[in-house]
Amino acid sequence: MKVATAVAHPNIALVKYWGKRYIQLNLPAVSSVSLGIAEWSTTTTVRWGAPQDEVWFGGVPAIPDFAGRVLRHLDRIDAARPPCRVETTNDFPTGAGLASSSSGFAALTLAGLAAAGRDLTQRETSALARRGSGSACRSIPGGWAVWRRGNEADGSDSVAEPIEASWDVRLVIAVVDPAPKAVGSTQGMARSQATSPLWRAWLRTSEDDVAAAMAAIEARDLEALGLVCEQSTHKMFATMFTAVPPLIYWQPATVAVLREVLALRAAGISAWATMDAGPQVKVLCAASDAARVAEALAPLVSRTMIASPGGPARVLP
Ligand code: 2P0
Repeated sequence: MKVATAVAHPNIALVKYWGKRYIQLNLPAVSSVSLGIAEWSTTTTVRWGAPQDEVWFGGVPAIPDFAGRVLRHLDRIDAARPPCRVETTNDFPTGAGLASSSSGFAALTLAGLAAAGRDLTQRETSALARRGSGSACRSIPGGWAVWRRGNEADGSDSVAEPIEASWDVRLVIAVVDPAPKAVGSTQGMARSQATSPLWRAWLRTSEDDVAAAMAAIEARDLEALGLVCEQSTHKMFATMFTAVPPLIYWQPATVAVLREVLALRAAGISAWATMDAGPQVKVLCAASDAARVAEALAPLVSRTMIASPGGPARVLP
């Protein structure tokens, strides 16, 4: 096949990935655990063999930085590839700490492989997606996933695997500001790693957080998962606040949402916050509490959305 279209869902880390152990292969400093979002997706079409390289994003030509990143990723599929045409769209805000690179590079990897006629295992596909953007490897299995940092120099064991769990929780997404962030994740994590005095504590505790999250998922213990999820976020931000110069992704409404989450918990409602490299807050909660959480957060932010667990990335027939 010379043309293929793939769809992938973004994922939100419950135990965070922040930092790299080997930047050339995009190998992470820590393992992470995530949940896919069913309601949002990236759809990407790759034409393998076109008059020239072309990348379209949301119906218009992509900016050169983004186009270059996309085309370099296709080079990883085949270094001697023909010129390609890529069209990609997101049905949610891009570059705003809503995990658009996770679904974007997962969909691009699957569509590119299918268009090139290459058939890889899910693990191999996940490793390839990781090269485009770390979090993308977790959108290949989708759903509940664990990305092990791995030990091999070639990165072959640094892949995401599905966690077999049909557990119907919700993430209430509170969008504080959908504008693209000023400092991208790759740059932000490099700064934390190079300058934060808390970096070693982050590294020292993250594998225990992954183990605790995996045990909580297996036991369907939402409180245990929520507590480790929230603390992983706060530890990650501690390395950002203490970087030089500091990384401050939070806005006033971010703090208001985090305080409201604590108030909801004090009132007996299941709600634990997680955040990414941006001002938005995602709140892990039971399906039965999601409407109540969304209602409490709505006056504080520009938009709320209730997200449910998404499935794996897939090639469209
Ligand atoms: C995560 N984030 O685990 C963490 C938490 C943001 C904060 O993965 O450099 O776009 O392309 O591998 O995957 C966002 O970073 O970074 C991210 P690169 P990526 O979801």
